[in-house]
Amino acid sequence: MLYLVALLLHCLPLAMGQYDICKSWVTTDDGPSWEFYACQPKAMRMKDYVTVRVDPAGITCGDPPERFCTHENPYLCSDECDASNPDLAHPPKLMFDSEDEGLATYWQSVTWRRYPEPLLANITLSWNKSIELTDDIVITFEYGRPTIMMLEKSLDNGRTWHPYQYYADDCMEAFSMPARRVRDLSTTSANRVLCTEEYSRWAGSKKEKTVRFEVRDRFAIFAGPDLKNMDNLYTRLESAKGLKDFFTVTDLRMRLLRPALGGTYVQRENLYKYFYAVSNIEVTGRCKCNLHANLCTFKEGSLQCECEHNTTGQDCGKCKKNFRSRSWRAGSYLPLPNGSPNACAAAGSAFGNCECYGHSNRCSYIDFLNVVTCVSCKHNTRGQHCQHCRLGFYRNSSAELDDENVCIECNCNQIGSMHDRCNEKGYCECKEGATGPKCDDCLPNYYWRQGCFPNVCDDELLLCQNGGTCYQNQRCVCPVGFKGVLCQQSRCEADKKDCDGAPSARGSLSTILLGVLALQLRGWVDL
Ligand SMILES: *[C@@H]1O[C@H](CO)[C@@H](O)[C@H](O)[C@H]1NC(C)=O
Ligand SMILES: *[C@@H]1O[C@H](CO)[C@@H](O)[C@H](O)[C@H]1NC(C)=O
Ligand SMILES: *[C@@H]1O[C@H](CO)[C@@H](O)[C@H](O)[C@H]1NC(C)=O
Ligand SMILES: *[C@@H]1O[C@H](CO)[C@@H](O)[C@H](O)[C@H]1NC(C)=O
Ligand SMILES: [Ca+2]
Repeated sequence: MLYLVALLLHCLPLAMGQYDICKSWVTTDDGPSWEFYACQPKAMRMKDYVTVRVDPAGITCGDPPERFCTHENPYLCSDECDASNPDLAHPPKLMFDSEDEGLATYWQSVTWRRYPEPLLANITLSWNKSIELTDDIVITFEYGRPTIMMLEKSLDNGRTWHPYQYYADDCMEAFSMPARRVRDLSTTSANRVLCTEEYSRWAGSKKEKTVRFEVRDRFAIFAGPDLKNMDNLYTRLESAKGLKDFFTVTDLRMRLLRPALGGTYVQRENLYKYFYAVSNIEVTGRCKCNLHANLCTFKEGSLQCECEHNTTGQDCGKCKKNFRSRSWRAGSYLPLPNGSPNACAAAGSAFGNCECYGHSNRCSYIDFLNVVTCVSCKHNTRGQHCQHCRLGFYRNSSAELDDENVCIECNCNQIGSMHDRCNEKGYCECKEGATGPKCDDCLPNYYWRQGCFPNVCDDELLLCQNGGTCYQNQRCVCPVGFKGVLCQQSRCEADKKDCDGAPSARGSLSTILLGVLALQLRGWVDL
């Protein structure tokens, strides 16, 4: 019987029994206790939780009302789009309603009246939550699929965007990319962004309506056709760099770049048959909860993981307060079949009472001191509980002790400071004459030259005398006939041989001028 259940579960890989519980109450030799497993929420229809935005403004048809026709009926242009009439309006929300009852409902763009200016539209879907795709994205177009479009994704709530897939009837012409098929990708290229021609060629607007982003075909590269070998996929998701992220999105954007043309060139005399119409966008995925939750609920307008394993946050991306004796880790699909919970541990649960504020995963017992201490504190911390900052770092007063940014580098100026250490405000200890938090400035009356040195001269108190000029506070440039630090000394007084019989300070200027004149004259004579 059990075998049969296991077999059944194996046949329904995406409905699944794997990783669907986070813990169970088990009885062991030591008595009953909780056992914890890696767990993830069920896949859901994500269109039920999406926010949509269509750009540019005015791209939705019906304001003002407009006629349109179809490729199948190009001369019967009696269909009308009118935003003010609920029966004839085609607002964006019709891409996400339920299509159960007969007629398709769809969003529709204006027609290509402005040809040859391109008809461009962006449809942006946002969840404000990271989502892991578990099945194909399927976009259904009425009246023909675009001949050129692009799918983009964001992983950071729309701050940055990356191409996800290109679609064109001629990839080379539209994007200068060779056409590829997902089915031809290999294990090493499973997360390649490619251009496909499979969903853009004209095949009649009724016959082929969907454009896909093939998640299943990419999974099948590892899990085999029918996705029977999910274990292999899970193993790869853990080990292949970037693979998990490839299937993770917070937002998707369809960039519609050229509408269906009906298999021929644009006919300028009838532009009423060119437009976009999307009746459904199916996105199947699960909340990304880092394998720490098996439930994801819609609360206050956003999806939220119901975190277990003493984790918290929208994606269970950190440890709960008081459960930070080791740093947070995502759960792992490995080892199969139950994975590792990598749960956050309460302070005091590992060894006696050794809290490491999430900066270390290990404690060790030091015999001769009889203490338990954290080992290899990270994030520039140190101490028995990683509660201090390493030398050369200071405590970030706006960060909690378990914050990765708790220690900030002192960054003391190497020349201006006594050493690398600083006080609790980040101030370094300066050498004589240096100042500023990092000792990279000089006090007044000091000048910087590989350190701070007292001014030799300046324009206030240490004036150069006898017409000397102060050079960068470092020395006086003295006129001929004077010397000394401040040019205060006449050469004549110092050495009688230098005198030309004009020793008085009053005559000094004329002496210099005469001297200069004499030099110049000599120059002339020499020439
Ligand atoms: C569509 O989005 C892209 C960025 O992803 C932007 O460059 C482009 O201008 C947008 N087009 C329209 C028509 O809003
Ligand atoms: C996104 O989700 C977060 C966390 O649930 C919430 O605080 C924030 O208000 C949401 N933002 C928007 C724009 O809905
Ligand atoms: C989380 O903490 C609670 C105590 O609040 C404890 O009972 C439970 O076992 C912990 N779970 C894990 C996975 O460590
Ligand atoms: C101090 O910590 C806060 C909170 O984590 C962080 O935002 C900030 O960047 C940190 N400051 C510095 C200088 O690292
Ligand atoms: Ca619809």
